[in-house]
Amino acid sequence: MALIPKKILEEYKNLVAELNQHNHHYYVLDNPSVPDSEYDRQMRKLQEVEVSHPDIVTEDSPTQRVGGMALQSFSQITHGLPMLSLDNAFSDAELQDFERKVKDRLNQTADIEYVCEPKLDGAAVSILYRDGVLVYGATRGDGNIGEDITANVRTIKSVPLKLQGHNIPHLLEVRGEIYLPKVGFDALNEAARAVGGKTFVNPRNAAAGSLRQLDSKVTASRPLEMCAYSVGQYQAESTPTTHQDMLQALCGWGFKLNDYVETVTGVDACADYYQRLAKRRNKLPYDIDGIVYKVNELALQERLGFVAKAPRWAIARKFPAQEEMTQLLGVEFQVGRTGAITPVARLDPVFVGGVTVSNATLHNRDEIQRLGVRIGDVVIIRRAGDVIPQIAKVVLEKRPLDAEVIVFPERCPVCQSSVQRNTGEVVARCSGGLFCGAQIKEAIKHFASRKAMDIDGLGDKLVELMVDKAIIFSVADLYELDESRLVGLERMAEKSVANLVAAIDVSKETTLAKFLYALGIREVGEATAQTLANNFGAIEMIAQSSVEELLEIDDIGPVVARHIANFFRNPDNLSIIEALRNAGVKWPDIDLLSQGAQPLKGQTWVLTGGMQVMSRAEAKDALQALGAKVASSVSAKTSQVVAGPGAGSKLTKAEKLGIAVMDEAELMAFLSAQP
Ligand code: I6G
Repeated sequence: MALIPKKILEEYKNLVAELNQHNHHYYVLDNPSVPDSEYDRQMRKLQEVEVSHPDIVTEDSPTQRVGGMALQSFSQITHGLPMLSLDNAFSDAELQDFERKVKDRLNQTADIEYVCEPKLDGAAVSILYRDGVLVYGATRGDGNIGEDITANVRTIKSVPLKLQGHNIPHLLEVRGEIYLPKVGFDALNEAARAVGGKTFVNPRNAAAGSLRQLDSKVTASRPLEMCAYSVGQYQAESTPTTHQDMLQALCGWGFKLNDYVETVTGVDACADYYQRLAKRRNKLPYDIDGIVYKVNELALQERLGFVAKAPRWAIARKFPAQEEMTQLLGVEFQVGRTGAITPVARLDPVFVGGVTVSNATLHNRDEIQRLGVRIGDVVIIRRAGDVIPQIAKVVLEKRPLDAEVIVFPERCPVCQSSVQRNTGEVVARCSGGLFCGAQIKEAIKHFASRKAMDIDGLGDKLVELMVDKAIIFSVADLYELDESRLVGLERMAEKSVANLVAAIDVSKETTLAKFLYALGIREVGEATAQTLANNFGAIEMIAQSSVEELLEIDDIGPVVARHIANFFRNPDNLSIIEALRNAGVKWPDIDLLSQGAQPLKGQTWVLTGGMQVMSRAEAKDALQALGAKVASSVSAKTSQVVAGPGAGSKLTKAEKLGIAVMDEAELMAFLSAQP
């Protein structure tokens, strides 16, 4: 071993300690202590020292987390103390039963203190530290023998490679859950879908799968986290007396704990904790499948002992399952407002995630292929939080002999027009446009919706009935309703008809933005409609704009610009707009006029570079109020560029094109000279 100068050794040790501290702040405390640039600088320095002095590298160096050589197989590790499982309670009554047994065994009537911990849905691990240094990480396995996943565990940044703080035990076996936060899970599955690869059913499988990689570089690429929840083998000078103190000690040694751990007294307080956490469940950034209640006093835990493979001093109160098995009874193809054809799975109803689910989206043709699902298959349905239920997996072992291949229709199931799929789009669409009954219905529902024309009392069911009974054929017909044909429709007495007609009348007074949104132009949501209204002021101005002119508006990209231009080139759409206006639909005409004088009307301005006095948004608002369009790119049509410090290619282009350029001071002077 080459002799390493003392000064370099010192510097190296300091760098390792500091970087480990930064990691702890970032990954365990969620509270970064230094900017990323400083972290990167120190990390580069550490790498330089390690390259120049390869013998210097210590096991706890943050460079040793990145994953090394792939293994051929995992070796086995026998747990020093068995890794137990937990008994479950599925109701408050079962929880009370647990408490009664605890009290009986302890011969105690006084209320008992419990630590309440969210039960994270991941993979259990055991990590052993000797004199503060990580020795191994192992899976639970069968509870007695697990797999040696040390190389993978070392890649997880919230797992300390070396314990920090005081009173480091001679031997410490930490137990906890390794899990994948929801965003990481979604990103992983998105990436798999993009390449037609296999997706994970849920974050738990993704975490377990990530941990069981023979190549630890794969594990290192997954955003896994570890949360400590108890201690197995333990040899130290002093021993805490409660579970809560033990958790505190783990926190001091550098482990991440769950933020919602709470100590309460009595079983009623446990039930209350359950209710509170159940409300938060969907908003948590990770999946939990229940709450674990543990008797807090370690002496009481010892007296209670174990039964079979579970402690008598702890119980898991489960939340309703988010996954269930059921059968796919059929597939229906729904046609949306823009003609998009969505396959919807009809399921044998099943209680999952707290509700009865009988439909699940199958998204598109690619998704059907990726899942390889057939009608009659037994499938796993997942409903996590408020997300639409999904088919997560097909249980191939249960496939019936007569399972039917799903055939994607070549013709629209509603109007029989051909189904088309544009290159580069995953969505297949009916080509029928407003000839298609389904598209008409969806267009009218959208037109009447709250954020659009806001027609009170015109619900989805009524729209469907009115179209089916040929009472209306387009949104314009709403304003020419034959009331006598409405009376007698389901739940439509005279009074309801009169209310509906009155609501339709009220809806005639609208705003340009709402009207544009109500038209249902593809990709034009509320925000884009508002942008169009603010920039153009009048519908004629939008209708006349070319794709290039639309592209000059901030926030309007090529796809949206093309949809807008196509919409206004379609004579059917123009005649519907005209019919609506003739029927009395109106908005404060040319909104820009109401904003005062418009000396910049017809001009396009571009803001580039930094601004010191005004914010860019303020400048944009001020210019729009004077009638200017504010675009994000410079073109021959640009009237004026405002360039601040750091202006780059836009300024160069403006100069090349001979476009007038002013700085912020000149802009301020110009604005203050306006009446
Ligand atoms: O599997 C488990 C998940 C979470 C646990 C557990 C836990 O505490 C939050 N605690 C114990 C004691 C055991 N399993 C055995």
